Amino acid sequence: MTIRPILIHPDPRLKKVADPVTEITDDLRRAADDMLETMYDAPGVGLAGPQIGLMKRILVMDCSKDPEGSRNPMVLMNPEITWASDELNTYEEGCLSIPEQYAEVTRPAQVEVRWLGLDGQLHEQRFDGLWATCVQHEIDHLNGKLFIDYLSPLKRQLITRRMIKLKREMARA
Ligand code: K1U
Ligand code: ZN
Repeated sequence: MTIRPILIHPDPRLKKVADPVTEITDDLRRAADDMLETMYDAPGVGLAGPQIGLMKRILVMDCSKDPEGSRNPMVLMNPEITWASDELNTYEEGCLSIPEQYAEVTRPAQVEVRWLGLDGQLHEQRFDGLWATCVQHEIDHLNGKLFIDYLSPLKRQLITRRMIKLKREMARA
């Protein structure tokens, strides 16, 4: 498994709609393993294909808060939200592609998602709490949307300017 570099906003690949997965190849299985390792290393609770420049509809997540530290990694391909609750939840979100910037985003509190698993089977599950927030944040990535797109243009511009500066500093280092 390999830790892959995470793209930092602004990057045109983070604004594109990712392509559906049509075949579960060994390359895709390796990419899913790499995405999980990259997510755990960051550390983060989710990661979507476009964040490592993989323009496929694949995401990984693990929002388990097991005190014994046991992991619950999930790999979702071609995920679709089939139901969203009327109840809303506000969470202070972060993003591995927008380091050290956080803002409150309001989304449905529960969602049902259908996806293709690495086993080639269709799965459907209801998500709640941080899992629900995370899966919606990751599906947004597959559609070229970032959490800052929910903020006012002024806040978005401020964060984008910070990221341009950060990328300039990282390139110099
Ligand atoms: O997609 C990403 O950029 C990953 C992102 C997912 C996410 C976080 C918070 C709310 C919704 C979605 C992250 O994982 S940012 C890092 C983070 O929030 C975190 C890291 C370690 C433990 C708990 C949270
Ligand atoms: Zn993100």
